[in-house]
Amino acid sequence: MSLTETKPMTSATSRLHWHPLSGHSHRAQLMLSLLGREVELVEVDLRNGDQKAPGFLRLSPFGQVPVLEDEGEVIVDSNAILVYLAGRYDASARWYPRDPVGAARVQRWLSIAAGKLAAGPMTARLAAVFGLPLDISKAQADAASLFSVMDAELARTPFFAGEHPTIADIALYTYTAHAPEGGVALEPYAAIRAWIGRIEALPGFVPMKSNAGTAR
Ligand SMILES: N[C@@H](CCC(=O)N[C@@H](CS)C(=O)NCC(=O)O)C(=O)O
Repeated sequence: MSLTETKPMTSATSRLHWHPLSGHSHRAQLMLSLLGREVELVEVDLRNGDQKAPGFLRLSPFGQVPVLEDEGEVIVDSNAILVYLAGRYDASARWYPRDPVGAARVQRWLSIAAGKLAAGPMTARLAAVFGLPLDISKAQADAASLFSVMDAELARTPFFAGEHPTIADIALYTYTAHAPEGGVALEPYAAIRAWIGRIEALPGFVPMKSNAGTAR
C-alpha cells in the first residue's frame, strides 16, 4: 500500500507482541492508543529469552519486540509500526505527513530515535535498570549532548516536526521521558520537559511503567 492510500478503519483488534518495560514497545502501544485502536497485548518474557524462541523468530527474525499483527500483516520494528499505523489509520495524514517536506521533517527524527536516542538515553537505562554490561558513562554523556540539541529545537517549535504532534514525537517520547532511570537528568532541559507535558496531555496518552513498577 502506498502512503497516499489509506484503508478504511475496521473494527478488528490489533495484536502487539511487547514487554511492559520496553521503550520500543511503548512507542507502538502509545501510537495505537492515540489512534484509538483496540489492542491485544501479548507479553514476551525477555528475561527468559522468549524473544529468541523459534516461534517468535518466525515473526521477528532479529528476536526483538515490538511486533504488530494487524489486518493479516506482520510489522516488525517500532518505527516501522508507527509509519504503518499512521499510514493505515490516520486519514488526516497529520501524524505522518505525505508531502515531501513534512515527511522529511519526520524522517529526520525517526533516524535520531533509531540512532542517537538508542545509543544515549536508551543504553544508559539498559545499563542502570537491567544491569547490562554497557558503557553507562559514555551513554549518559551522549544523552546529554543529544538532549541539548533536542531542547534547542523544541525552544523554537512545539513538536519536533512543527506545530502539531507527529510520529516523530512518539518515536522520541519514551526514552526521553524515562531518561532519569538511566541517570540522565531532565532538569537542565526546560523545553524538553514542556514537550513531555504536551505529549502526556494528548487524548489517549498511556504511560509506560517505570522500572520501579509505578506509572509515571
Ligand atoms: N529497532 C528495533 C529495536 C527493538 C529493541 O531493541 N527491542 C528490545 C526491547 S526494547 C528487545 O527486544 N531486546 C531483546 C533482545 O534484543 O534480545 C525497534 O525499533 O523495534
